[in-house]
Amino acid sequence: MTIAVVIPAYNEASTIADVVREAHRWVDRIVVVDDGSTDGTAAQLGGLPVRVLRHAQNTGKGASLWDGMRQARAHGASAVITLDADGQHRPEDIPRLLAAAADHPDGMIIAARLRHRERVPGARRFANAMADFWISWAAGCAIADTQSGFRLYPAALIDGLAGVARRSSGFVFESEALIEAAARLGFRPVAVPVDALYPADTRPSHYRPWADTARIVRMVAGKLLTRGMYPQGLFRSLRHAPQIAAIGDPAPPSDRD
Ligand SMILES: Nc1nc2c(ncn2[C@@H]2O[C@H](COP(=O)(O)OP(=O)(O)OP(=O)(O)O)[C@@H](O)[C@H]2O)c(=O)[nH]1
Ligand SMILES: [Mg+2]
Repeated sequence: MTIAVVIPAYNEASTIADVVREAHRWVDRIVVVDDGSTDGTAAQLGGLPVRVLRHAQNTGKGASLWDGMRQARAHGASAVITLDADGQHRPEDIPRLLAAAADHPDGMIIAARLRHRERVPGARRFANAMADFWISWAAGCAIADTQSGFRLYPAALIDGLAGVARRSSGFVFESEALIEAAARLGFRPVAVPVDALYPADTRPSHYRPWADTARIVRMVAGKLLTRGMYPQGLFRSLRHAPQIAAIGDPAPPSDRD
C-alpha cells in the first residue's frame, strides 16, 4: 500500500510541526492543508518533509480534507490516513490503523476514542453521542466515535466520495462520508480503540457543539427522510455493537524508541 497522511490545519502553529515530525516516523508522504490560518501555521513547516497546500481563505475542514485527499490520490496513494493538527491524535497509532486495514480491506478504519472517554468535555461528549446515534442509524450499522478525524480511507472509498465533497462542508463532510461509505459504497466502519486526549492547555475547539451538531443532524435527517426513515437501519444500528478491530495496544514508549 502507498500511504499518505493528510492533515487539515486551521491556526495550529503551536502543534503542527510536532504532529508532522511524529507522523513522518511512520509514513513518508504527508500533506498539510493550511486553510487560511492567520497564526503562521505554514511557517512552522519550513524544512520539514511535507507538501503544504495553502488556501488563501478559510474553507472549512471538509473542503481541506478533500483537497488533501485528491492531491494524495493524484500522486498514487492507495490509502489516506487523516489526522488532526492539534495534537489530539497520536501518530504512533498509525501502525495499528494499517494493521486493521490489512485485516479489513473493505473497512473504513476509525481511530475511536474509546479509552479515557471521561477526559472528553461534557458538552462535546453529549454532541458526540448524538452524532453517533443519528449517523449509525443512517449508515445502517453501529459506529464507534463517528466524530473522530483520525481515520484510514482506502483509495476506492475516496474515489466514491466526490458527491459528498460537493454537498457537505466543514465538519459535516466526515459524517456524510461515513454514511456513504457504509450505506452506499460497501465499506464497513471498523474501530481501532485509542485514547481520548484533552490536555489542560488545549486551545478552544473549532467544533461548535450546537451549530455543528445541528448541521450534522440536518444532513442525516435529509438522508433518512429520502429513505422512508430507514427503520432497518435503526434496528441494525441498535442490534449489533460497533465492529472493533482485533489489534493490540501500542507498544510502551521504552519499546518503541
Ligand atoms: N483546514 C481546516 N481545518 C480545520 C478547520 N477547522 C478545524 N480544522 C482542523 O480540524 C481538526 C479538528 O479541529 P478541532 O477544533 O480540534 O475539532 P475537534 O477535534 O473535532 O473537536 P475537539 O474534540 O473539541 O477538539 C484540527 O486539525 C483543526 O486544525 C478549518 O476550517 N479548516
Ligand atoms: Mg481537536
